[in-house]
Amino acid sequence: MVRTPTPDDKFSFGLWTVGWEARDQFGDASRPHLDPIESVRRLADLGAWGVTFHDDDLVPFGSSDADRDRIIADFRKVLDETGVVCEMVTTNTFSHPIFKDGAFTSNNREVRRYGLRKVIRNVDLAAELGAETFVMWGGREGAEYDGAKDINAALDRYREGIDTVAGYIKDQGYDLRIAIEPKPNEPRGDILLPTVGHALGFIAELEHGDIVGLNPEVGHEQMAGLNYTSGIAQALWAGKLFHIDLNGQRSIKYDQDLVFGHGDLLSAFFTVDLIENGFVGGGPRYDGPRHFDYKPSRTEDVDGVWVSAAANMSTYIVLKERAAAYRADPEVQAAFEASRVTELAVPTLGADEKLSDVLADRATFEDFDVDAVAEAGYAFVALNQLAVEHALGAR
Ligand code: ASC
Ligand code: MN
Ligand code: MN
Ligand code: MN
Repeated sequence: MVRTPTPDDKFSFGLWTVGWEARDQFGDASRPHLDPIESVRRLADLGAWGVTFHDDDLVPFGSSDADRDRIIADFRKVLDETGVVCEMVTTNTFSHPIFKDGAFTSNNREVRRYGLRKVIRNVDLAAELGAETFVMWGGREGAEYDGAKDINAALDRYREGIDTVAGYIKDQGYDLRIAIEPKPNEPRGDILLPTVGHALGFIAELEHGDIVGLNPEVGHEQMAGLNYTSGIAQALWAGKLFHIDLNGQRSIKYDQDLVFGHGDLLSAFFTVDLIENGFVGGGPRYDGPRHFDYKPSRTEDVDGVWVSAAANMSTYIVLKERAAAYRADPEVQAAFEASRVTELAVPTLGADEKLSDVLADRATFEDFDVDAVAEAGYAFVALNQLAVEHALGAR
């Protein structure tokens, strides 16, 4: 790899990423089980700063309390030894068949109550380990058939579930925020809260929405044909970008979870540009973890797992360097002016101006030379070519 990270880069990985045994819809595992303790050590050696996990990644489903305590104690020990931070915890409410119709939105009320218990138990663990974010990816919250789910009731139950967990977090005084992760489909035919926009609309309906935000994943937005960078931009604008899942996806198809940058590379460049450099006209910034949620391809052997983990970080650092050069280039700054990108930060009405002033201003309408202004181009292609050339390292 051309770049080696340090903990200052704030890179983190899910245990389920490097630990994926590559079992898929059509084939058995192609790699052996990886001990989570070993994963933490290897990630630390590679320069990662943090680690995240689903409860079941660390503590196998159905473990006894004694086994659970022992496993968690060993995990804490390796965190202390390596200095790796457990920044986020999430709950697996999708693998076990009990959750085949969802957890918080299962038609079966007993399943919903069981799901709530599993999540709350894990919220306690997240707080104990000092995690700042609690991700909720409701992978099984959905349906294959429109008649199988009463969406009104499902959203009521989803809201009830998340508000109950958020209320618990507040009651306990935990320094923890919930981040909902949207995904359009897979494993369900249709998943509730399919995109960043749907989730933002949902959060606005919550009682405890102040501690609920988003964890958008690159591939999940791209599976819906959406622009990840503009999605996280709107989440930032709304003050709801609590966490991110970086990976790669090549167009609208199954969830590929490729290495970051191995999907739409130019989109990855603009994602890094936004995260590292912020909006051109200023505004809210993201300073949370740079978290990778990818899967080492099934064709990789054990060595390939670590090559792929390092690849995520190396690519991110290279893109960060390219994005810094792009922003610092006087030609790019001139192009922002020429394209009026910077002018968009100027309010449409003047500071003390009222609508009545605009209505009385003949220059805005009656005397406005529509044809002349309509004729002028915005030179966006020239601006984008500068971005491409910077991304390619040609400038
Ligand atoms: C998560 C998360 C996902 C899924 C997936 C599980 O918690 O962020 O995208 O679970 O990685 O395989
Ligand atoms: Mn994914
Ligand atoms: Mn994810
Ligand atoms: Mn995923």
